[in-house]
Amino acid sequence: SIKHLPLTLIVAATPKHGIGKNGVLPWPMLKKEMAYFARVTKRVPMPKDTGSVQSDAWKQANLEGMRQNAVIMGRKTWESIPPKFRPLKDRTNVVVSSQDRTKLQGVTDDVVVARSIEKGLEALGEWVRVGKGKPVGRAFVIGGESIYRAALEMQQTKAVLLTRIQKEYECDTFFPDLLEGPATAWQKTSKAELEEYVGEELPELPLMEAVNGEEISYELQLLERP
Ligand code: FOL
Repeated sequence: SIKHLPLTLIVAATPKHGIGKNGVLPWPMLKKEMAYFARVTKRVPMPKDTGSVQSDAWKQANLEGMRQNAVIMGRKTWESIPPKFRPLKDRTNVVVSSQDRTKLQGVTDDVVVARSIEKGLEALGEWVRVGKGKPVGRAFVIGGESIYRAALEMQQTKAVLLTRIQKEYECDTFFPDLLEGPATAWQKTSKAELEEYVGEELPELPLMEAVNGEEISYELQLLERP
């Protein structure tokens, strides 16, 4: 059931785990990195081919755009997305807020609003059940700090798609520390496993992007826990 849907965190962070500054991303716009975020959060995975009729039917449903991934975010992350890109297209947007939906900026009737991630998943299930939304493919948690923290405490959070920005920027919002150190259960996978997970081939790492004549490099990683 949807309540137990695996959750994937997707995040870009500096070496000190900074993720935000003054309500937006701390670094200048990294076009290709943002394009990676958009592609990966939109792509609905195809199940392994078992040669079964059921699998073929599933595949067909996918090709017809029957499924759509969900992006789950906190209210501040919702507000940080430029209005022209909000709700994030081709994804079911779920906004977590203690405020009533009428008080949230730019929330259209195709956006699910809930008071917690768990309630968001329940509301998403209901949304699909009553035919307002497409069946859910993957569910991504896209931030910010408090939502990442809550998601990391959930058993169903098994994967983190982490972009390690190699340069430090001043930040006032951080990704929880839990990922590193000898005691952590989180393990970086191989590049092949990352490619399998995101469904695309990736160039050799680190990636580089020129912004205002400055080269910013970053590494794409997949972390998993048992
Ligand atoms: N994860 C990664 N890897 N990179 C990020 O930049 C990132 N950002 C957030 C969460 N996880 C991330 C939250 N912040 C948009 C803006 C801010 C944002 C997330 C998304 C946004 O406007 N996205 C559009 C693409 C816009 C464009 O093409 O310029 C989208 O359709 O996804």
